[in-house]
Amino acid sequence: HHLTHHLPAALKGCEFFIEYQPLVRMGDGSLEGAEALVRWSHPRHGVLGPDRFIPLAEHTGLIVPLGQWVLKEAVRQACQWQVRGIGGTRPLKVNVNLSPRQLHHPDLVDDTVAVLEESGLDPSALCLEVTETAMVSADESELRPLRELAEYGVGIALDDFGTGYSNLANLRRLPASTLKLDRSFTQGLQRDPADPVDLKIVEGIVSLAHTLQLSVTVEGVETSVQAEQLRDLGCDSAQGWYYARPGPPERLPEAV
Ligand code: G
Ligand code: G
Ligand code: MN
Ligand code: NA
Repeated sequence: HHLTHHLPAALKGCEFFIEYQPLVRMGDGSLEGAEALVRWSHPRHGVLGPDRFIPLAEHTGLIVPLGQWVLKEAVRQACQWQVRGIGGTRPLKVNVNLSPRQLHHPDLVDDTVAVLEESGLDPSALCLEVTETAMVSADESELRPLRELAEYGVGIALDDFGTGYSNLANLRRLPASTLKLDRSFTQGLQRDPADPVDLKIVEGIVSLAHTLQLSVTVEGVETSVQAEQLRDLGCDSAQGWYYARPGPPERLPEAV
């Protein structure tokens, strides 16, 4: 693939940038933080989304330095927000996605701790998102780095939850603090009245998550009807176009 060959030069040439999508607390509608979403400003093809190049970077291993850059940049941004007092008394969090290849890299813990210490950001202001599929297929030795980061204070989110095949009883052995409910569930609540079975399924997942002391973030909220239903079902926070689309970091303060 021709894009693959240009990835290293693109990283060197600073062609990547990050957009941030707000995370909103459902209880009071306040801004909790934002998810960092990487884009490639390609000189000929324009702005490319992560679906176009993350799999390629994952395949070649460039995801490790690229992911390191995203982490550093997102942490720097979170410090900026805190300095400016955005988010009020509760410091804003930043969520960063981790690919399986990064999860398996021997330097993950050391590199992450180094970035945090260098920046001075409190570890609890960082949340690493790992897909349910990646986390569930990880064995104990592969989970250890995430456990160490969790003990250091970093949040760990199970991303795209509900699309993988978790043995639900297995959830308790995962070092996660948040469950991100995949947007396919949110879409199931689109109809008015919502499908009662869809409602029950989400209710069950939220209840299980809370029993395991996981907070629940819902993805893909596009309408006020969905937002209201998901809040009533006990979801803790939300993300989606109803609140804001991903955008440049300057736009975050006015997002909510
Ligand atoms: O909103 P968007 O189309 O940008 O996101 C598409 C997918 O790309 C999401 O599933 C997200 O997890 C992934 N993604 C976005 N940014 C990053 C990143 O920095 N690293 C990794 N590994 N995945 C990312
Ligand atoms: O990590 P993750 O796969 O969740 O990345 C978020 C992806 O979901 C990005 O591609 C982002 O643009 C997309 N997204 C964010 N909010 C919404 C939404 O409300 N509706 C839809 N359809 N997609 C969304
Ligand atoms: Mn994500
Ligand atoms: Na997701």
